[in-house]
Amino acid sequence: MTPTNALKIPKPVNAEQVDAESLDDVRFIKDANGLDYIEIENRYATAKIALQGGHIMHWQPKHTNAPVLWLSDQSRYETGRSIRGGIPLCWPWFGAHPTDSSLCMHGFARVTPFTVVDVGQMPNGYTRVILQMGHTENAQRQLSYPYTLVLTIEIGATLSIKLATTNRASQPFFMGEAFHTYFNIGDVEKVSISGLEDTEYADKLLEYWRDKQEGAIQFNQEFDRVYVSTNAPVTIHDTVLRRNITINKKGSNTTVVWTPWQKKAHQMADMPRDESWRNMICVETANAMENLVMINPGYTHVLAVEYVVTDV
Ligand code: TA6
Repeated sequence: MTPTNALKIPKPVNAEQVDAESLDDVRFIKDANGLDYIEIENRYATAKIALQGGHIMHWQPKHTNAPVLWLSDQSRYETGRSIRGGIPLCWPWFGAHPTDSSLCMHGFARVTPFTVVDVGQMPNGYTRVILQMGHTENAQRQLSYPYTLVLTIEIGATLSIKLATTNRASQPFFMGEAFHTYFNIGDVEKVSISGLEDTEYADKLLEYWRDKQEGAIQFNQEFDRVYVSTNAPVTIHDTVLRRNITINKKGSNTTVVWTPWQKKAHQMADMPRDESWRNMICVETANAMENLVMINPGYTHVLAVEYVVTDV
């Protein structure tokens, strides 16, 4: 693990303490369930973030004709429940907990409140939001280890996200993680994904059977593969919405690709009952399976991704 300086984290502020007037592109709102959100509009894009889970729900650059992130119309917006769609965080494990099946899938970060550390306009006109995950009883019960988790989001014509984990303990910290991103597409049978050719994967639908990806990925049934030991950029080619979405990453050696297809989608309470499962594909920037991350005491690991949309 190359040494990195531990992040100097400024004291978290609450949304109310940020002078919203000084940021005419940023609004802090609370819904009827008492959940907090940040809505952003700048000259490049619109976005929306739920403070619970540091969950980016919406991002649409102004140059493209549809949101880039898919959001289920059956999603629940409740304390302690993950939003179906957008970019759920998987942390500090990916998938099932390695030893305790009673703990929730994909870890607890996605249902834990984050506080606003800073919101501001960058010199290039993008909006930068810095959030820090709080320490709740639920989180403490699942992970008593001392850590700091900071999410930095830069919103503009591209979307950049960094998840920084700092080990505050005196012994190494092992973890899994992911940006479990739901991309909005025209039709899952009319997209292809390039960048994972010849990459080894574990197929979750075949009891993690290992094989190598042959050619670009296309879909005609449920698909759930964990591509390992790859730091390659990946592109979603959408012939219906006539755009490519490129996913550039750093600090990630795993890419997960998932579509539930109709049967699985209709079995999930917060997925639509109609055919709109066709309008999503998950391409997840992760560290999982043999790519778990070890962080030495006092060090910081950063999972970083950038989404670039090109209209074709
Ligand atoms: O990343 C793919 C996956 O692990 C699938 O196996 C499916 O479980 C999906 O995540 C959704 O998980 P969730 O816990 O968000 O319903």
